[in-house]
Amino acid sequence: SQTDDERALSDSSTEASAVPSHPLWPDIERITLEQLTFAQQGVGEGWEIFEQDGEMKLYKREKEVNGLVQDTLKAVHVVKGVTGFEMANCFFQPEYRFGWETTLEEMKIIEKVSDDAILFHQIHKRVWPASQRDAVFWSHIRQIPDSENPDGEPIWVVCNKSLAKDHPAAPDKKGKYTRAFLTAVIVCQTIITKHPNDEDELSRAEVTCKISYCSHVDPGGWVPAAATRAVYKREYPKFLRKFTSYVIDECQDKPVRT
Ligand code: H13
Repeated sequence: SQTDDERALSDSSTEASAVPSHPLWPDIERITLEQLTFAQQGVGEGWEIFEQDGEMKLYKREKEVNGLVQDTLKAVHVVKGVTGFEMANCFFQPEYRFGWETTLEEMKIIEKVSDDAILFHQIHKRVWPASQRDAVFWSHIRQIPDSENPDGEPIWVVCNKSLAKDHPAAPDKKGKYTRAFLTAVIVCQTIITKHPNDEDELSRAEVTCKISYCSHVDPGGWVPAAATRAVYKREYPKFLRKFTSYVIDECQDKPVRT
């Protein structure tokens, strides 16, 4: 039977609804801010670096629950020539996704919660050793003032989080797909190297983007621990390289947007 949340979701229209009254909103709000705090923490004890390529560094924190991998990943990167807004916007907006998401087979917008929050159903290619995965998740983008430098460049954050329960618009096709559960956050901030007295327009040579990406995957179903780790060791660096080069290409001939 349907829960209150599911009923409210299936009853709401596909038009953008008033944000504060949406049943998902309290979760979206709370989890996005929690994930932002988590992404901003340093990589101290418990974190182990597993890949480095120039400014790109990937760390993992291993955890197993009943033999299943529940590792957390944290990646940091510095990308020249793009802004925090451009990075976050390309990660959030559905029209860019197939340009960088190499593991995607199908993407469907289930509901537009608001202009800055969307509910998605995605079917992923078989990168996993076992069956194909699908996922239902909300995605939320927002701008947050930098508390350490309130007059400086704001922080852009996008948080993606799987729904804990089944959704009527995307029922779990057990047997066909295994439902995976993910939490992912990307935090982006522009660094401007332009001289404050210089009145020329901001050029691409004067912007750099600092990124922090964290992700927690519960692959769903049973996958041997070594296989899960082998997949993400390969897939996370691939995603970061592809995503950053996509954003650079996409923005190259366009005016700088902060
Ligand atoms: O963050 C990434 N992609 C997002 C846009 O497609 C979606 C993602 C998400 C998916 C599903 C639910 C909630 C959020 O944020 C990039 C993801 C890169 C994934 C690397 C592969 C990890 C493989 C784990 C191994 C499991 C066996």
